[in-house]
Amino acid sequence: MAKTIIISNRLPLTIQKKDGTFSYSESAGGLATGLGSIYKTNNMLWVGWPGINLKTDTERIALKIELLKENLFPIFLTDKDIENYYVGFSNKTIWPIYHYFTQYASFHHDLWLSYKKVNRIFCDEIVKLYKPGDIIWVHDYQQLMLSSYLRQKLPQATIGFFQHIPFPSYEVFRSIPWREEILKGYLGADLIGFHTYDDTRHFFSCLKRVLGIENNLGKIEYEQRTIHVDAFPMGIDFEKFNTSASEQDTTAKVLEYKASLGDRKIILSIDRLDYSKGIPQRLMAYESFLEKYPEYHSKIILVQLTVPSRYDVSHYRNLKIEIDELVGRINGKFGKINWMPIHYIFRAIPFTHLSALYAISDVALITPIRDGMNLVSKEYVATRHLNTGVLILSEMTGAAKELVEAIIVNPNDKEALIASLKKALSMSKEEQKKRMTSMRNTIRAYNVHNWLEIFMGRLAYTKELQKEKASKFISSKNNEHILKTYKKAEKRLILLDYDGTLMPFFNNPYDAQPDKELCSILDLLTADDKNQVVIISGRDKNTLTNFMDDFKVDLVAEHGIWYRKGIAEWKLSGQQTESWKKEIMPFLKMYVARTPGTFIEEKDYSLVWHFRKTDSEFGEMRASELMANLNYLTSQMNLQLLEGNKVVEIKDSKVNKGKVADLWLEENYDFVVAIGDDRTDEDMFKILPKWGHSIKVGHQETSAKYCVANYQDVRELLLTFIKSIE
Ligand code: GDG
Repeated sequence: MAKTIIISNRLPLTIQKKDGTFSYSESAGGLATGLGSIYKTNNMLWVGWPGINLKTDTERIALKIELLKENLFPIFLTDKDIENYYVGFSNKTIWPIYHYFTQYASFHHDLWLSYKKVNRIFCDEIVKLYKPGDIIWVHDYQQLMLSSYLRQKLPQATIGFFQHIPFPSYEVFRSIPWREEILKGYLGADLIGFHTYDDTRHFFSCLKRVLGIENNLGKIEYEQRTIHVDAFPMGIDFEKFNTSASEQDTTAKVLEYKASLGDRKIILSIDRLDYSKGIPQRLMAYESFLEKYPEYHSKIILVQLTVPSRYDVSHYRNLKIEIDELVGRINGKFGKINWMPIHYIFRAIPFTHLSALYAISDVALITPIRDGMNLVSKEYVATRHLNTGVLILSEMTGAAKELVEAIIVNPNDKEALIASLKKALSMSKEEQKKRMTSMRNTIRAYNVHNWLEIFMGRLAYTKELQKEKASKFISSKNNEHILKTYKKAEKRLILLDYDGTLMPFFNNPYDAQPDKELCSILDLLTADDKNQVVIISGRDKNTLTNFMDDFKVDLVAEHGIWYRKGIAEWKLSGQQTESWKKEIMPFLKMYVARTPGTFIEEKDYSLVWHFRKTDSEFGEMRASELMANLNYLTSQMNLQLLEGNKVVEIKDSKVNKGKVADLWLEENYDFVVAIGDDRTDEDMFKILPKWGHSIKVGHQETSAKYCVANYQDVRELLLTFIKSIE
């Protein structure tokens, strides 16, 4: 039976060895608790580092056997690997950069090499565990290269990737020296998931700016695979928290806590020890609140539960010292014999204690400076089954996008934090119930089971889409049906676009003279008297003549405005006018002046604005603006606006590649093929007879029957035509 292999840095258990036997406890942390509810009940195997270094093979095998009973598979790493890959690259480079703490980031090539080495170790183990039909699900920032390593070894595998932390904006991401490689690491997956739309937006922007990869409504075409990228806001196990508050163990703990904390309002904060969680800022705001509102002295207690984390990174140790000092200072300043304003716990506590804390707290104060999602806020809401309680939530958390009825605050705004505490402590029960009911409905509906189902559904859909597309792809090895008709034919028409189809794109379009290989292909193709080759291009007729004069080909220039059969003179397709140019030209000049790196190409009866040499996002924004500006104007003038590959072109709307292709199709051909990469080539594809062969270069949506990946594949294909006759 096919299984799902979950991969994360750590297994969701903390393992200890005492007197030769192993004992386990559940790990704290978002990924462990989030997925903890699902991996046991489904056919899943969770692969990760067990968090313990065992020296002998006997010990390792013993632990492996134990863990396999729990659907867990350990990957053993050396202390040095952990130091460099996890403590080092993951937590000193990726974590601070991805959370916008650039001042804490360090960049060391050795750590990067170690990170890749460990991702490879994971890859090798997973390849051994993998069986066809299995689903591989990679998690989080410690395994950013793993999907691409797996893809190299298991080209057909179904691979999902989910990132639990934010994806930063391009301006921050670009500071990583290995940014290209890291981005390509993600692209081994079929589905890439983030918590929020903002994360996906930043990811797309980086793909475009760093790798030049475009997305189309969340779809990316990369190495002949369609990849989906989307936001999947992670939920929690709602029922587990909802029912926990009424369970006996929890209620007993609630009574115990109430007895020791007294009849006071409880404010609760729970975080892993992390600078991204905004703990000092929160404590300072609480201090100011107590200064501003002395009437609350003795009436409220802040319970700050901080779970130790990443103690081997110096910033975390310093943070601990800072928190200890702040708690000491505030308790020293305001505390009395019978009241301490902060109740500080620095350790992980069992689940029942945690739910008891959620249950007794009147306010949850959750104020990270940056947080991918934040599950604590959701757990608080799920535990509040009586619909009372107030959630104060930082707008910098992914959860704030869903929990809109919380009091949303900017965690850097101390005054706002103070005001939010005041508002929460004075909120009426009716208001609390209204807000809490609504938040609970959201958390109940978008729970972790639902999250899993949606992610897996989308992954399956992506795979289906890939199969559908793959069936359209042909190559030099898989085109027998076309070759058969080619060989049989007596009179063949071969319609070929030029840029992007026979030649790659160049920054300077005039650099695209045919190279040696293309010259030889065209010579061989046209040496066969049965072949009529037509180069059907958007280029101006002079450039096209210059590029193609040595070949026995017919030519079409300016998307069909000009055509030339054999060595005859160039002819115009119908009546053309260029008087409109003087009205359009000033617009284009204005866009050139405002957009450095762009330029205008003037053809006889069309104008083109090129933006290939400018920043890709900037160029596209300007192109949309230009299109919007020209849209109205051109419709009054029988002109057509074409958005091509990094160009905006304006030409007569009556002419297109399809209409001009008709001039050849009227003759009696018994083999027709049309190959092109551009949107303008679709007109040509649509006009072919049913039995003709239309071939799109690239992965974009098309009406063509077949696809090839790039211009090199086009050349290979043409060579197979030639060879089939020899
Ligand atoms: C990462 C992202 C994203 C805490 N103390 C104890 C304890 N916990 C549990 C909580 C909660 C989890 O740890 C913390 O999850 P968060 O989501 O709040 O934060 P991170 O650990 O930073 O998680 C985060 C998450 O991944 C999921 O994608 O939301 O943005 O940073 O579940 O209950 N559990 C126990 N004892 C404790 O003392 N048993």
